[in-house]
Amino acid sequence: MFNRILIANRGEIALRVIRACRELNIETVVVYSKADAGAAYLELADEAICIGPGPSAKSYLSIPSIISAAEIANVDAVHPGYGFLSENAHFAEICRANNIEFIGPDVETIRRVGDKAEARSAAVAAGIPVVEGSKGPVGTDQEALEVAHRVGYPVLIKAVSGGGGRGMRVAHNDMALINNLATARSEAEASFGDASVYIEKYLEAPRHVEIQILGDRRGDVIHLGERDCSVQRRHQKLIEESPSPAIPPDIRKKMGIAAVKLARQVGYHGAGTVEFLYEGKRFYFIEVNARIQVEHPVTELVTGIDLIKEQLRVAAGEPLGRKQGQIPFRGHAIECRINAEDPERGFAPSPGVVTHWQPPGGPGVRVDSHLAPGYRVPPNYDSMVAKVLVHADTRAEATSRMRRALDEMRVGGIQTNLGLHRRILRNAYFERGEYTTRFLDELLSA
Ligand code: MV4
Repeated sequence: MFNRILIANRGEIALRVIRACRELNIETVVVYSKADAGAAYLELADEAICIGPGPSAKSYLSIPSIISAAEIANVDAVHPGYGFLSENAHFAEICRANNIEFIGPDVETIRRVGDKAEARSAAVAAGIPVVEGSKGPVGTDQEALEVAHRVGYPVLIKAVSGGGGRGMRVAHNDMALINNLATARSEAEASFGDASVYIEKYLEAPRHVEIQILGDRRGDVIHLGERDCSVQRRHQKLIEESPSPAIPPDIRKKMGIAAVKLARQVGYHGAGTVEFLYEGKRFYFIEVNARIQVEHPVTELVTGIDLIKEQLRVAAGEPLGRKQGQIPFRGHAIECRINAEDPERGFAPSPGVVTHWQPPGGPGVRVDSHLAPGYRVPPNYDSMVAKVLVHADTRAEATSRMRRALDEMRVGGIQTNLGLHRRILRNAYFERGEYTTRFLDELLSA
């Protein structure tokens, strides 16, 4: 096992990794930007190193700054968390070139699944259903038109180097397709430095369901069930739950098997997620996320498995301790992401000083947060400040418990989306588990 690792991230996930390391007797070195200086969670690491000013490009995204910190701190490995450099193959390559283990899959695997057209081909090769669409990136306008005519409108243009919904464009006819293709290409070039795009049939009201996978360096892969992440606004997930209220047992089983097959196909090790869309009783592969995700605790609650500890173990070369049949799935878990956002200003980020912090507690409640009274939410980063999770025997008990937890919670000094969560948890469709990716937009426009 590692003796000492560097955490190349901030906020709640940095704290989450510190906690796992403490329990495994691994020393932690956490990096921070000037905007995060003085944050209470930094005190819980063995060492904290300032890597630059507030803007991410000069701190949490600066490979030279992070590698220098890792060299100075003399660590065995780097945990990238989520976001920032977590899926950056170049960063993983530099870590390993400097004899520092990158806690994640191989450089080649990160690259392969980071190319969304490549990941789609790997899924096809593994015999996993994908949404109808182009075979690889589309070259000419003519080729795009041919794909659209074959699969039928509407179609969705996606960036090969995109993901998470960024840089997607829907087209309903030939003219829109030609126009949107040009816009999508220039947006993709500007955002990802890669103008290539591919095309899929656009599913209009699917559910977004993802499978958690875990693989070791010997090639063993298991899955830890699914999370339903259909409650999203502008591709930001707001609520995740497991099991999905929409997936029948036979589909769940097939989806899990498909995810493991794909992971084996690409030689995946570490923790990862295989994303699917589910519509009309069928599921379709869309992409692989080569990182630990924000919503991983949902899976931890239903399986009792600490995914961060598992990531550390397999990265250090230990085999998976369990076979697929030995993974327990117990009860129901829900996560609400609490963001520093102003509901009066269209949920715009609302940074500032937290004057009052009263997290919920009691049976079956977990809060993952780096907040403390006096903490200043910086304007530079993602607005998520806390994750409230509940676990109970049934979905009905879990939703009731979440309503209770949200009602107990107080965050003073900043605006948050707590009110929106309280509203969703009392919505009749949500209560019945009847929602698709359109749910939140429909709720907010009503
Ligand atoms: C789609 C789709 C419909 N059809 N692909 C969004 C995140 C990224 N990982 C993939 N996403 C989607 N891909 C096809 N072919 C719908 C989504 C999607 C979505 C779209 C619009 C509004 C909210 C959404 C939430 C989840 C997924």
